[in-house]
Amino acid sequence: MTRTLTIGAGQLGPIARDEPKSDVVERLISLLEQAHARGCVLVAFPELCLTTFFPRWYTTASEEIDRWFEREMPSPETKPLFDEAARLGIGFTLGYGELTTDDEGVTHRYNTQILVDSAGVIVGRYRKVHVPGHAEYDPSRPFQHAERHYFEPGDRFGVWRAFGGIVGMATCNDRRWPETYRVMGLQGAELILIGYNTPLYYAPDPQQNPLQSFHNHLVMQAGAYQNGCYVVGVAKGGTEEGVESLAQSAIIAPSGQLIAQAITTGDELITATIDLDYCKFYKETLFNYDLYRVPAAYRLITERRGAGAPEEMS
Ligand code: CDT
Repeated sequence: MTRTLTIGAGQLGPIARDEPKSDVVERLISLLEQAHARGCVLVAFPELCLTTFFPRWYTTASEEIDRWFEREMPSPETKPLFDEAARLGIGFTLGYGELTTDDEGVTHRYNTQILVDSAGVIVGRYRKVHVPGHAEYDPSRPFQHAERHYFEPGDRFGVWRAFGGIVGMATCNDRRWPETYRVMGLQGAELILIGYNTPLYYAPDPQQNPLQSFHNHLVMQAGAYQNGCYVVGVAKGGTEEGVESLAQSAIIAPSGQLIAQAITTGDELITATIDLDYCKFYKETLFNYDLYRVPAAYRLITERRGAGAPEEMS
């Protein structure tokens, strides 16, 4: 089986608060059809890509909140996307708000991304681990980032055997944390697909605003290089309900180099033909984990959450 595949990142421009999900699905299908015409076998779509980025508003009105979430997938609105993808024989990832009830009848909400194979079957589901922002209404901000009000965190990073390789997923803020890539790298990840919504204005420290684009590529390029894998970062960008978000979706090689990058802030497909076997040049040399990693020296990574006092060194 060939390990060369053409993949795409289907960047989205803004989604209005009152835009029906069925309209968004039409936009996703258009990107999917462009991807098929360019020979893609897989397209990554952004985080929470069926709705506006609703965590910018704080509400406790459950009817309103529930409209932003999906109880089932495919849902009636997203079924046409699954059907068209299966007809074209093309896989995709999709980020959405997941509402689920556990065996004890307790409701949970997650910021979820799924991996769908070329037959339209869901083969992987990932729930965002690093949930940023705040849980309470914050009157000091020009707009909210209330992800911690709407979502509980997922508890693991998974990878799946799919598309002839080992594919992992992460969501937005996850991309800034080195552990995200390393935990997937330790499971052999060759391709990591990441959707994001990143407002350019960062209320806790606005001096970071002009660095958003730099930090976005910095972390994903480092994650790709340090773990010898391809990384796809795909944005919902542009000015959405008055808030400007980063675009600059990118496909990154295990060398850390950018292979493709979006040039607009709207709906745009970028593609690249990648060879998964190229990962081994990094996985089997400089980042040969078996040979060079020293887990005993990394004990604090799992023992501590925040930084603590220096340990005694003899
Ligand atoms: N969606 C998401 O995780 N966005 C964050 C914004 C910064 S934290 C408020 C990000 O890491 O891009």
